[in-house]
Amino acid sequence: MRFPKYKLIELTKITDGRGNLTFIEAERHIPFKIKRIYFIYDVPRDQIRGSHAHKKLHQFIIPINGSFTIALDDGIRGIKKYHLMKPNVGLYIAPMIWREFNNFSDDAVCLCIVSEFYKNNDYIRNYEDFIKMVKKHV
Ligand code: T46
Repeated sequence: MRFPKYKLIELTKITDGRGNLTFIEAERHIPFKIKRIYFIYDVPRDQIRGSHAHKKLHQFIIPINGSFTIALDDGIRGIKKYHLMKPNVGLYIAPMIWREFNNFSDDAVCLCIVSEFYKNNDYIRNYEDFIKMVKKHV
Protein backbone atom coordinates (compact mmCIF):
# COMPACT_ATOMS: atom_id res chain seq x y z
CA MET A 1 0.00 0.00 0.00
CA ARG A 2 1.41 3.45 -0.94
CA PHE A 3 0.63 6.26 1.48
CA PRO A 4 0.51 9.93 0.53
CA LYS A 5 1.36 12.74 3.00
CA TYR A 6 -2.08 12.48 4.53
CA LYS A 7 -5.01 10.20 3.90
CA LEU A 8 -8.37 9.23 5.34
CA ILE A 9 -8.38 5.53 6.17
CA GLU A 10 -11.63 3.66 6.57
CA LEU A 11 -11.24 0.77 9.00
CA THR A 12 -13.28 -2.39 9.07
CA LYS A 13 -16.44 -2.22 11.20
CA ILE A 14 -17.72 -5.56 12.40
CA THR A 15 -21.35 -5.25 13.41
CA ASP A 16 -23.55 -7.79 15.12
CA GLY A 17 -26.32 -7.75 17.70
CA ARG A 18 -23.74 -6.79 20.38
CA GLY A 19 -22.66 -3.59 18.66
CA ASN A 20 -19.62 -2.62 16.57
CA LEU A 21 -15.94 -3.58 16.67
CA THR A 22 -13.12 -1.87 14.76
CA PHE A 23 -9.44 -2.85 14.82
CA ILE A 24 -6.11 -1.44 13.62
CA GLU A 25 -3.09 -3.52 12.70
CA ALA A 26 0.24 -1.69 12.62
CA GLU A 27 1.99 -1.78 9.23
CA ARG A 28 -1.14 -3.21 7.59
CA HIS A 29 -3.78 -0.53 8.04
CA ILE A 30 -1.30 2.20 8.97
CA PRO A 31 2.21 2.55 7.51
CA PHE A 32 4.29 2.55 10.70
CA LYS A 33 5.15 0.65 13.88
CA ILE A 34 3.26 1.96 16.90
CA LYS A 35 5.40 3.36 19.75
CA ARG A 36 2.92 5.55 21.62
CA ILE A 37 -0.80 6.17 22.05
CA TYR A 38 -2.35 9.21 23.69
CA PHE A 39 -5.77 10.79 23.67
CA ILE A 40 -7.15 14.30 23.90
CA TYR A 41 -10.55 15.00 25.45
CA ASP A 42 -12.64 17.63 27.28
CA VAL A 43 -11.36 20.29 24.89
CA PRO A 44 -13.28 23.58 25.25
CA ARG A 45 -15.10 24.52 22.02
CA ASP A 46 -12.98 27.62 21.34
CA GLN A 47 -9.61 25.89 21.79
CA ILE A 48 -7.06 24.89 19.15
CA ARG A 49 -4.66 22.00 19.66
CA GLY A 50 -1.60 21.20 17.62
CA SER A 51 -0.30 24.24 15.68
CA HIS A 52 2.96 22.53 14.89
CA ALA A 53 4.57 20.01 12.55
CA HIS A 54 6.67 16.97 13.32
CA LYS A 55 10.06 16.23 11.78
CA LYS A 56 9.90 12.42 11.93
CA LEU A 57 6.67 11.36 13.62
CA HIS A 58 3.92 9.55 11.70
CA GLN A 59 0.45 9.78 13.19
CA PHE A 60 -2.96 8.18 12.88
CA ILE A 61 -5.90 10.07 14.37
CA ILE A 62 -9.25 8.54 15.24
CA PRO A 63 -12.37 10.28 16.57
CA ILE A 64 -13.16 7.56 19.08
CA ASN A 65 -16.13 9.66 20.22
CA GLY A 66 -17.68 12.91 19.03
CA SER A 67 -16.13 15.03 16.28
CA PHE A 68 -13.45 17.62 15.51
CA THR A 69 -11.80 19.32 12.53
CA ILE A 70 -8.18 18.98 11.45
CA ALA A 71 -6.54 21.50 9.10
CA LEU A 72 -3.41 20.22 7.36
CA ASP A 73 -0.80 22.24 5.49
CA ASP A 74 2.19 20.73 3.66
CA GLY A 75 3.60 24.21 3.00
CA ILE A 76 3.20 23.76 -0.77
CA ARG A 77 -0.35 22.95 -1.79
CA GLY A 78 -2.23 24.98 0.82
CA ILE A 79 -4.65 23.91 3.53
CA LYS A 80 -6.86 20.82 3.47
CA LYS A 81 -9.51 20.37 6.16
CA TYR A 82 -11.03 17.15 7.45
CA HIS A 83 -13.98 16.88 9.81
CA LEU A 84 -13.61 13.56 11.62
CA MET A 85 -16.77 12.09 13.15
CA LYS A 86 -16.83 8.33 12.54
CA PRO A 87 -14.86 6.06 14.91
CA ASN A 88 -14.05 3.75 12.00
CA VAL A 89 -12.58 6.53 9.80
CA GLY A 90 -9.20 7.93 10.84
CA LEU A 91 -6.65 10.29 9.33
CA TYR A 92 -3.03 9.34 8.63
CA ILE A 93 -0.55 12.25 8.76
CA ALA A 94 3.07 11.87 7.60
CA PRO A 95 5.98 13.91 9.00
CA MET A 96 6.43 17.57 7.92
CA ILE A 97 2.75 18.50 7.84
CA TRP A 98 1.56 21.52 9.82
CA ARG A 99 -1.64 20.62 11.71
CA GLU A 100 -4.31 22.42 13.70
CA PHE A 101 -7.16 20.68 15.52
CA ASN A 102 -10.29 22.65 16.45
CA ASN A 103 -14.09 22.60 16.53
CA PHE A 104 -14.14 19.82 19.15
CA SER A 105 -17.60 18.64 20.14
CA ASP A 106 -18.14 18.47 23.92
CA ASP A 107 -17.97 14.68 23.86
CA ALA A 108 -14.96 14.44 21.50
CA VAL A 109 -12.19 11.96 22.25
CA CYS A 110 -9.26 12.22 19.82
CA LEU A 111 -7.14 9.08 19.84
CA CYS A 112 -3.60 9.55 18.47
CA ILE A 113 -1.50 6.55 17.49
CA VAL A 114 2.07 7.55 16.68
CA SER A 115 5.41 6.19 15.52
CA GLU A 116 7.75 7.79 18.09
CA PHE A 117 8.13 8.31 21.81
CA TYR A 118 7.53 11.88 22.99
CA LYS A 119 10.46 14.07 21.99
CA ASN A 120 10.29 17.83 22.26
CA ASN A 121 12.94 18.25 19.56
CA ASP A 122 10.73 16.50 16.98
CA TYR A 123 8.35 19.50 17.06
CA ILE A 124 8.48 22.50 14.70
CA ARG A 125 6.38 25.09 16.53
CA ASN A 126 7.06 28.17 14.44
CA TYR A 127 5.22 28.33 11.07
CA GLU A 128 7.94 30.41 9.35
CA ASP A 129 10.59 27.88 10.40
CA PHE A 130 8.34 25.12 9.04
CA ILE A 131 8.05 26.86 5.64
CA LYS A 132 11.84 27.38 5.51
CA MET A 133 12.41 23.68 6.18
CA VAL A 134 9.85 22.65 3.51
CA LYS A 135 11.49 24.93 0.93
CA LYS A 136 14.92 23.42 1.68
CA HIS A 137 13.61 20.00 0.65
CA VAL A 138 11.80 20.89 -2.61
C1 T46 B 1 -0.13 16.36 17.98
C2 T46 B 1 -1.46 16.73 18.55
C3 T46 B 1 -2.60 16.13 17.83
C4 T46 B 1 3.70 14.52 27.00
O1 T46 B 1 4.35 14.63 28.05
N1 T46 B 1 3.67 13.30 26.34
C5 T46 B 1 2.96 13.14 25.18
O2 T46 B 1 2.95 12.02 24.63
C6 T46 B 1 2.26 14.25 24.63
C7 T46 B 1 1.47 14.13 23.33
C8 T46 B 1 2.31 15.45 25.29
N2 T46 B 1 3.01 15.58 26.45
C9 T46 B 1 3.01 16.85 27.17
C10 T46 B 1 3.73 17.99 26.46
C11 T46 B 1 2.96 19.22 26.90
O3 T46 B 1 3.50 19.67 28.11
O4 T46 B 1 1.64 17.29 27.30
C12 T46 B 1 1.55 18.70 27.16
C13 T46 B 1 0.56 19.08 26.08
O5 T46 B 1 1.07 18.65 24.80
P1 T46 B 1 0.89 19.51 23.46
O6 T46 B 1 0.86 20.95 23.77
O7 T46 B 1 1.92 19.03 22.48
O8 T46 B 1 -0.58 19.04 23.02
P2 T46 B 1 -1.28 19.25 21.60
O9 T46 B 1 -2.66 18.73 21.73
O10 T46 B 1 -1.12 20.63 21.09
O11 T46 B 1 -0.45 18.30 20.60
C14 T46 B 1 -0.55 16.90 20.75
C15 T46 B 1 0.76 16.22 20.34
O12 T46 B 1 1.83 16.79 21.10
C16 T46 B 1 1.06 16.40 18.88
O13 T46 B 1 2.00 15.42 18.51
O14 T46 B 1 0.02 16.20 16.79
O15 T46 B 1 -1.59 16.40 19.94
